[in-house]
Amino acid sequence: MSSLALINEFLGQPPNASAHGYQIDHIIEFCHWFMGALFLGWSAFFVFVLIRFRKSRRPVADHAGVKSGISTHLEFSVVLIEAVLLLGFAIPLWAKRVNQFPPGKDAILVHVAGQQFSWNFHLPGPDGQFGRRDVYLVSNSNPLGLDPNDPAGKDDIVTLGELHVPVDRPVIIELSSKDVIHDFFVPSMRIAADAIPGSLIPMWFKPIKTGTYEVICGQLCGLGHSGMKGTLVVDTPEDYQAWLKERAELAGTQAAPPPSAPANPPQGTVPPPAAPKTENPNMQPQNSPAASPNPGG
Ligand SMILES: [Cu+2]
Repeated sequence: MSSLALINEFLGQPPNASAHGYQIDHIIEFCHWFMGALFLGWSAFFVFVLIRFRKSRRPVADHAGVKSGISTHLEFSVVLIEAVLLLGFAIPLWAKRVNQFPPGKDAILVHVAGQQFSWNFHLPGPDGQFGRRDVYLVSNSNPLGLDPNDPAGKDDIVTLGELHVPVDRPVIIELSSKDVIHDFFVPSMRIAADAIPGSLIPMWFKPIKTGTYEVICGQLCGLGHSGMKGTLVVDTPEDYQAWLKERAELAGTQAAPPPSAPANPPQGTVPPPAAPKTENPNMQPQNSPAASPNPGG
């Protein structure tokens, strides 16, 4: 990283941990320096104008103004350059980012659902298939409304507030919201997208450094917005498998059969609740949205 890039750090940007993030950092860095140069240029011009057109030098205003057409040409050039930047570079690059997803078989698929004021993560489990979700089944113990009678959902993993992913593999997220518009923002991964009720928003990234990263909500979504945080843990492949196994066992014990259909008791044994394997000292129990999840709006 060149010392010029320190401007991002100076302005509070956390270090990048995703494959595409360096490109974003470069453009942000460029924009910061460019804006800095514009600021200096315009400030100098402002001071020049204050001195050049001071009252003592020209007590009577000149109503005719500038006669040459140079400012028109300049303004037209600025508009043209900006149009080329936007249509020729920005939009195509953005389209590439949001349209070209990594192949699904290489990627980790996760459903993320925001709610006031926490993040739910839903993984398909060992069978690779997401269980059916139904909004009418949503309850405090079943925050995503997983259908307990759907065999595909038996091994699904649902976590609140903390998601683990393996390093160096693309992660494809389908984002939604249970109540209002949120924004799934992982600054270290340089990704953010709005979570909109009724929509599934796809997004993806590829973590390249193990560690623990903050997930925040990027849209003012109610009174508890500032506390709407989560944790993204990027594991080594071994640690990730261990976490999956642990969560799958937990899911097996937690998925109580519904009162109406006590057919298949979930397989798996109760893991000792003591000493959960956590490489993440920052991990905190996320307070679950209790009976009244909607104090604000
Ligand atoms: Cu939010």
